[in-house]
Amino acid sequence: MPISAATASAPKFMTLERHIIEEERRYPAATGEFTGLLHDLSLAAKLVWREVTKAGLVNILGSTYRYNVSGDVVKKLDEFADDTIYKAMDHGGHLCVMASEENEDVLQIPDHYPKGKYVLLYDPLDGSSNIDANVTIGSIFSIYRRVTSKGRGTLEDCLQPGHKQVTAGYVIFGSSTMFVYSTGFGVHGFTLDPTVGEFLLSHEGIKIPKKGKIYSVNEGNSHRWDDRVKRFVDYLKEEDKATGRPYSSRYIGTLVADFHRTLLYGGIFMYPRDKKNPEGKLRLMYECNPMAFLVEQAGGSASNGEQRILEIQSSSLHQRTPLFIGSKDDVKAAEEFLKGRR
Ligand code: FBP
Repeated sequence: MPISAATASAPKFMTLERHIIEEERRYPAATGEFTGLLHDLSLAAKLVWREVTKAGLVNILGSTYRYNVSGDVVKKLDEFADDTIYKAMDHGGHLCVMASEENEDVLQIPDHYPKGKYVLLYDPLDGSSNIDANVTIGSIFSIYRRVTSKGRGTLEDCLQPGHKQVTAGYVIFGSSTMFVYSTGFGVHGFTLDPTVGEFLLSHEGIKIPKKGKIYSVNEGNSHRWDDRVKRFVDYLKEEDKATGRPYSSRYIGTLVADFHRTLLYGGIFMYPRDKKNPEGKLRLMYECNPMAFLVEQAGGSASNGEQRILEIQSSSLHQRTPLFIGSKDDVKAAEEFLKGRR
């Protein structure tokens, strides 16, 4: 029976596993290590997903009454996600070192496991303030090649500028669960089909609109912003049909969720510096670098208001940075206001 036209034109049936293998084929010298690494990461994503979906039923909500390196209360689900990702990634022989937003120092690969050529930095559970309210949360990852030669990896392997990333992505635990990543050849989204336990290609080659209609920022902090930030946000709220203003406001309070919407619909997400967070709130290595890598791969921009996020040379694992990310024209406008040119 001939293949129907509908079937022929339907989006190709592609699992994340197969996509990763095809991505690796771009590198003739590839050894399969990269595929193994991303395979383990997608397994970790499914293990965290299973716990997130039943969080309200089992005793995994609420606090551990412990504080992490950034002084945030550690939630049970954060801890579970942190342990699960570490344990899924420590024995494959692909990594020489890891670093997690929840841990002060780098995370070494246990002595009895082989060391590989890659470095993994991850935010195990982003949006912790939303966990108990059943609002979308996520996990974020960033992967580099090691710079040290062999054996155990070091802090130096972790503190590379964002443009050195070989892959970055996030898992979003929302109305559906998605794995969104880039290996430097576009941004692709895979939706988890729980009935087969597979991430299936649902968003191939995501492109962010050049200019948006939505701005996303916690305006509850506006009294602590400097005037240039206030003037830019006021500009977005002014009535001017010719420039598509006023923009609409959306803010979920989970970076993964606010970024995912911005990637698909366009516009700008911001977490400026303010009097309480003089360096901004979001972490350069675990949050801003991976999102900046993705947005640029989708045709957008990411800035700290003065320079491209991916060019910032990191000096500490948990350093923070202001973030202005999204559609090219909107981030450019933000920079012009921040530099006092408008
Ligand atoms: P963590 O939850 O990983 O600590 O991340 C920080 C975060 O929750 C981001 O996801 C989000 O964009 C931001 O903080 C929200 O901050 P605020 O509550 O100050 O608006």
